[in-house]
Amino acid sequence: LIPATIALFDQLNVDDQLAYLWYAYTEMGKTITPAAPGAARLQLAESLLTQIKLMSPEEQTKVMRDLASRADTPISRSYGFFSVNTKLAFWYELGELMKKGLVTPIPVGYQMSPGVKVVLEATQKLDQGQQITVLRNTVVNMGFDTSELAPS
Ligand code: 45D
Repeated sequence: LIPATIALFDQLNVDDQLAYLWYAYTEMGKTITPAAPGAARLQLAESLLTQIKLMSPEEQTKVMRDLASRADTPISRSYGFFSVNTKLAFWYELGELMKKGLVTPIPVGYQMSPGVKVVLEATQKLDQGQQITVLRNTVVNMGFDTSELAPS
C-alpha cells in the first residue's frame, strides 16, 4: 500500500503535489503535531526559512514550486543537502508559517483536483507510521541533488 500511494503521488503535477502536502499537513495535523519536529532539526533549515520569509508572496510560491519540480536553484540545492527528516521538518515549518500569515497561503477558493483527493484518501487509509513513510518519500526527492551532476 505504501509504494502504491507513493506511485499515485508521483503522477501528480507540481501544483497538485504541493496541494497534497498541504492537506496532508493540515488534515493529519492532529496526528503529526505530537511528533512535531524538534528545535535542533529546524536550526538546519532556519537559514532557508528566513530567506523565504523575506521574499514577496510570488517568490515564495515560486520557491515551493521549484522545490517540488526539482529545479536547479540555490534554495533547491541547499534543501538537497538536508536529511529526510529535516526535509519533513522544513515543510512542516513552512506550513506553520503559512498558517501564521508569514508565507503566502493557499489561493482563496482553491479546490483540490480529483488526483489530489485520490492520493489523500489512499494516505488516510494508512496508519500513522505508514503515513510518515509516505510523506518522507514525497519530500525526499524534492529540491535539487547536486550529486546527480557530472563530476567537473
Ligand atoms: O493549486 O524530525 C499554488 C518525525 C497555486 C520525527 C498552490 C518527523 C496552485 C522526526 C500557489 C502553487 C519523523 C515524526 C496550489 C520529523 C495550487 C522528525 C500552493 C516528521 C495549491 C520532522 C501550494 C514530521 C502550496 C512530519 C503553497 C511528518 C503548498 C512532517 C504548500 C510533515 C504546502 C510535514 C506545504 C508536512 C506543505 C508538511 C507548506 C506534510 C507542508 C507540509
